[in-house]
Amino acid sequence: MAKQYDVLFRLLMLGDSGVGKTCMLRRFTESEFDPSHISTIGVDFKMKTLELDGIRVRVQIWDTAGQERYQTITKQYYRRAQGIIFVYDITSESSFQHLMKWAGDVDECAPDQVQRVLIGNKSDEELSRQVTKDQGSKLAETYGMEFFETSASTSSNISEAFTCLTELVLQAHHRDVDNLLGALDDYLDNNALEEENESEGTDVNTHRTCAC
Ligand SMILES: Nc1nc2c(ncn2[C@@H]2O[C@H](COP(=O)(O)OP(=O)(O)O)[C@@H](O)[C@H]2O)c(=O)[nH]1
Ligand SMILES: [Mg+2]
Repeated sequence: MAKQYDVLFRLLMLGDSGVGKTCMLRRFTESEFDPSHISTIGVDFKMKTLELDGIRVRVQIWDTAGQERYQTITKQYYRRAQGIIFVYDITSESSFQHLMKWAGDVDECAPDQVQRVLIGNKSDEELSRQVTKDQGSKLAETYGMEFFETSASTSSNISEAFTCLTELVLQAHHRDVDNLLGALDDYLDNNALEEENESEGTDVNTHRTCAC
């Protein structure tokens, strides 16, 4: 069967428990919002394929599986990620404060090339807001990240935020991707040639068979 995508990237969602990571992921991959808070248990990820600049990019997005409560996300997750989504809840000052810890961990363990975005989720909860948009965008600037305020509940900015990170990862890996696509083109060309040769071969055989 033909491959359904050209490249695969791993993205990782980090942030305190309850900020809305699982809901954001479901909103992005399944266009659904389930308001009940079900703690993510075990290892969980979801996939989605995006088409960017004519390249089919499959993203595997890892949800940090309840371990965020104990802040013991295994370092393997960090090492394998090409992109990281830091999430806080705009109605929770503490979730915003804790970003320093999450960002520090990533600096320690993640590959240098890792791309990052900062998201303040629950933007629909304006009345309960504890973190201003300005504070969010200043922190993002300090870390050199793109910044979005999103709502998994209304779907506001969800797709934009995930797509932005995927684009950044694609740009950061463009050389690898070009090589890969080049290799893919060569492979397809070779296959086409082989097929041509084979079909010529079949013709010859067919003639022979017919001649008998
Ligand atoms: N108002 C509002 N509530 C949200 C939003 N996203 C998540 N929630 C709620 O926040 C709680 C925690 O969400 P969850 O995705 O489980 O958080 P996680 O622990 O970070 O994965 C749930 O009760 C959700 O219904 C949002 O954008 N707006
Ligand atoms: Mg969760």
